[in-house]
Amino acid sequence: MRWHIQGLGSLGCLWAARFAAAQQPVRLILRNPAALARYQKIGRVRLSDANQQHTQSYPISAQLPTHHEPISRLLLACKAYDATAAIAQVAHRLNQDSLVVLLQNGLGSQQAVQALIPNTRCIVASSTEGAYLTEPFHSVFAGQGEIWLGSLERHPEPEGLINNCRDAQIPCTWTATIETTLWRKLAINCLINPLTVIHDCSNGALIAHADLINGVCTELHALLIAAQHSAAADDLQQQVWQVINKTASNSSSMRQDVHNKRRTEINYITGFACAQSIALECRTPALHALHAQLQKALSMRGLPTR
Ligand code: NAD
Ligand code: KPL
Repeated sequence: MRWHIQGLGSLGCLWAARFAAAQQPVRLILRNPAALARYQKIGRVRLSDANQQHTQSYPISAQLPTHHEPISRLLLACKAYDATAAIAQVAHRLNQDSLVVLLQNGLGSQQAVQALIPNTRCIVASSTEGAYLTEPFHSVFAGQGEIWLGSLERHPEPEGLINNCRDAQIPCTWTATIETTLWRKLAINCLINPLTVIHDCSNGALIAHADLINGVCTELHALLIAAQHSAAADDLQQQVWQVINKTASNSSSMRQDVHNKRRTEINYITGFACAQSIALECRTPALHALHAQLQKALSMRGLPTR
């Protein structure tokens, strides 16, 4: 089965390289002629290990979204805020037998993408793998992790998908409760990411803000229950502190985006949680205050606030 990969940043290149290494057919989709020309000048995706001691090159074919080839399996590996525009570019190439794997962080973009392509099955992913680009189309696999795949519409596991990924050394596991996984990660990201931006600190330094974290955590706990994801609420506070301790020396992804002067995924993290709290009439004043403080911190750095 041929994979098309749209979004050739850190994770898109990581997945593309692994499919190519396993000799599975793969095509890259670059967003416009200029991006395609930039790729064709280099002509390959590169993948290095964490120490950058070993680098492999994969000369993978690339094409434009307007290409005529039908898409049976698509990995959409762009940021959450680019997802709907990206899928709109290839929607005409998808059909009812296509599968689209959505690799975006947070929540909200997945539902928006599915609404744009109602006749195509979307699989959502929650990934804890870490990768970054050293230069265009050169990804460094910085952290082993796991990838949970599931269906927001509770469809059964698509035949062959997990084996296909595992054959390419992509550590995927199917879960019937992906929404719980995504909501729990969302709650953890709502607590850690904004504060690391506001205080410009590592995850571990958040211990100095324990009271605030525990207060917002209580609100998120109530929100998860209101959203009927009580399994995601179980032991939330303990989970949050476990993640903070385990990733103490890390810079959160949002803080990294800010340091790199890149737009953040705020709208799909605290933005989504605040919108849900309003829709579900579940009061979360401390969460709203944290979101507003984050917006202020982004605005002061000249970055979009949504
Ligand atoms: P990235 O910014 O490195 O790459 C995204 C790529 O998508 C960019 O190259 C961009 O040009 C491209 N793109 C945007 N719109 C496009 C379009 N219309 N057509 C084609 N390409 C388009 O992002 P990333 O780090 O690979 O992350 C992807 C998602 O995975 C994000 O939501 C991120 O939060 C999440 N995530 C990343 C990591 C990580 O370690 N990098 C880990 C877990 C989750
Ligand atoms: O997922 C993360 C992120 O940085 O986005 C956490 C868990 C906060 C680890 O840094």
